[in-house]
Amino acid sequence: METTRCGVIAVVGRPNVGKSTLMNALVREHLSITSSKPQTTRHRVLGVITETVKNTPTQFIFVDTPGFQTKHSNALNKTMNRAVMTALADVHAVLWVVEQGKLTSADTRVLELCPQHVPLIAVVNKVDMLKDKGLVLPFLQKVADLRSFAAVVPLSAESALNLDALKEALSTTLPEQAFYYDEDMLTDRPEKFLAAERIREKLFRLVGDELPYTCTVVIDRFVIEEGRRMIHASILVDRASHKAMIIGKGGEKLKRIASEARQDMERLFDGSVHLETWVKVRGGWADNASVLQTLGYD
Ligand SMILES: Nc1nc2c(ncn2[C@@H]2O[C@H](COP(=O)(O)OP(=O)(O)OP(=O)(O)O)[C@@H](O)[C@H]2O)c(=O)[nH]1
Ligand SMILES: [Mg+2]
Repeated sequence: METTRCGVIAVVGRPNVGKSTLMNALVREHLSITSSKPQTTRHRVLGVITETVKNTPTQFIFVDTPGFQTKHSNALNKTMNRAVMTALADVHAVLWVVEQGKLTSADTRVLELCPQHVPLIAVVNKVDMLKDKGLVLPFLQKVADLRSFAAVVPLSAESALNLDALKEALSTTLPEQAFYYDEDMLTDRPEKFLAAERIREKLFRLVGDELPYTCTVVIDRFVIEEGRRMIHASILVDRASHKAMIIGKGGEKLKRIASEARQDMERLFDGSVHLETWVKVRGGWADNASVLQTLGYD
C-alpha cells in the first residue's frame, strides 16, 4: 500500500497575528473569518487539505483557534481560552504563529502552553511588510533561541509567500497513517455555523471599534428550498443603542452587512442564498456561561 501521512495541527498564537489568514491560505479557501481587529476568531475551526508533499500524499488537519487572551476575563474570553487549550491537548504538531519584528509577553505566554512532546513549528508571519527581507534574519534567530523548534518558517499568509516551505517542514512531522477524512473534506463545521461566522466577520469588518465584541450571531432558520439556502439570522447585541448603530441610518449598515455576508456564503456554499437578518437586544450574553452554551460556544 502507498504510504500516506495524516495529522492534526493546532494553529495557536496571540490575537491578530494572522492565524486564520494562514489556515485559509493553507487550505486555499476563505473558511475561518478574519479581520484587522483582535479576537475575531471565537471557536475552533477545522480546515482540511489533502495534497502530495515530497511525493507523499498528505492530509493536513488544521485547527484554527481563538487568539489566546491574557487580559480580559468574561465568560466568553474564558471559553475562548479553553478552546485553545482543548485544541492543544490532542495533536500531532503545533504551529505557533508570531508577527515579524514583534515578540511580546503575550507571544511567549502562548509558547509556554505548547506541549513539549509534540513537534512545534514557529511561523513568523507578515514578512511582506518588510521592505528588505534580510531584516527578518535577526528576528528569526531571536525566535529560534526560545525553544527547540522543528522549524522556524518566515512567510506571508496574506501574500501566500513561502507556504510550500511550511507544508514541507510540517509534513515530515506528521505520522505515517491513513487519512482521517475523505480527500475532498474541507471542514467539520456545518453550513449553519459557517453562515453565522460570515455575518460575524462583516460585523468585525464593517462596524465601529468596540461594537463587534458585544455582538454574536445565531441562525434561527436554515433550510434548502428548491436548491436555494433560505437563512434567517439574528444579530444579538448588548444594548438598544448598539442595535441602532448596527442597523444604521435608514437601515443602510445592516443592508451592507447582510449583502456582503450573503455573497460570501454563495461563494463558499457554491449556491444561491436568501438571507434575512434581524438585530435583537440580549444584554449580558457574553458574561453568562449557560447562555454561551446555548449559543453554541463550547
Ligand atoms: N501584511 C500582512 N497582514 C496579514 C498577514 N496575515 C494576516 N494579516 C492581517 O492581520 C490581521 C489579522 O488577521 P487574522 O487572520 O484575523 O488574525 P488571527 O490571528 O486569526 O486573529 P484572532 O482570530 O483575532 O486571534 C488581518 O487584518 C489580516 O489581513 C500577512 O501575511 N501580511
Ligand atoms: Mg482568527
